[in-house]
Amino acid sequence: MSKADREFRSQQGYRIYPGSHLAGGSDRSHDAKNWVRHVFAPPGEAPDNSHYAGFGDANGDGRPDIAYGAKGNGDPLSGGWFAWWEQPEDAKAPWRKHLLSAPEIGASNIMPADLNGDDHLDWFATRGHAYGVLWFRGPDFEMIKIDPDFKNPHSLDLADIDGDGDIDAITCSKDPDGHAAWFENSGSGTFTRHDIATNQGSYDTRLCDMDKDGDLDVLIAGHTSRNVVWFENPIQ
Ligand SMILES: [Ca+2]
Ligand SMILES: [Ca+2]
Ligand SMILES: [Ca+2]
Ligand SMILES: [Ca+2]
Repeated sequence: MSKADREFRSQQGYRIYPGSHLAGGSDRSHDAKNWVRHVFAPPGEAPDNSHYAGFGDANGDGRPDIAYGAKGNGDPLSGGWFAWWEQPEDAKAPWRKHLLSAPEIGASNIMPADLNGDDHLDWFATRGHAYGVLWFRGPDFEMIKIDPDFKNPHSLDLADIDGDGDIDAITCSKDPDGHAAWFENSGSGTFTRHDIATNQGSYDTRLCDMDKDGDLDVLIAGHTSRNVVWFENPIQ
């Protein structure tokens, strides 16, 4: 540790420097036991194996809200939902649940973006344990199907993949003989599917500029295809 680093840490009141003027004070950031648990979805509001969270201001009040997909309870004929929870003025108070769609067998991913450029936030969603890629158009969140037959799209990332200024999406099936595909946004929320790979099964993907050429590539953890790969975006 450098002298400058020691001095910086001392100014932050780290306990390992008892001579600092803040030592023994209120800095408890290293005490994980002091994290406070807040339950924004009370018991009964979030059954059925909720999966991945989306975080964005769904109602435009300046406070970020949270959405989840839940895949269901294993009964092929019931369960599952997409929903978002509205953040109140006091984030520690109960949040209000808004059901987007149910039953939603296999629902897993839901992420926020303005997909049609109308300044209202929308939700892009997938059913990672069943079939289907879809979006909910704000502000009333009407469901719009994109690709109802896409099997087990278990990952989801949103970004401007082709660099034309609108938000696109990418997903990968969790099946070993599945597809990785990106969905090109026309700018108005109409999407065209482009397959990147076959026989590629993954639980998770990341968009990142792997080769530093200025475009977003996709990194895929091949959970079921037993590989770890990245696909280079051809736009650069
Ligand atoms: Ca909000
Ligand atoms: Ca919108
Ligand atoms: Ca785009
Ligand atoms: Ca790149």
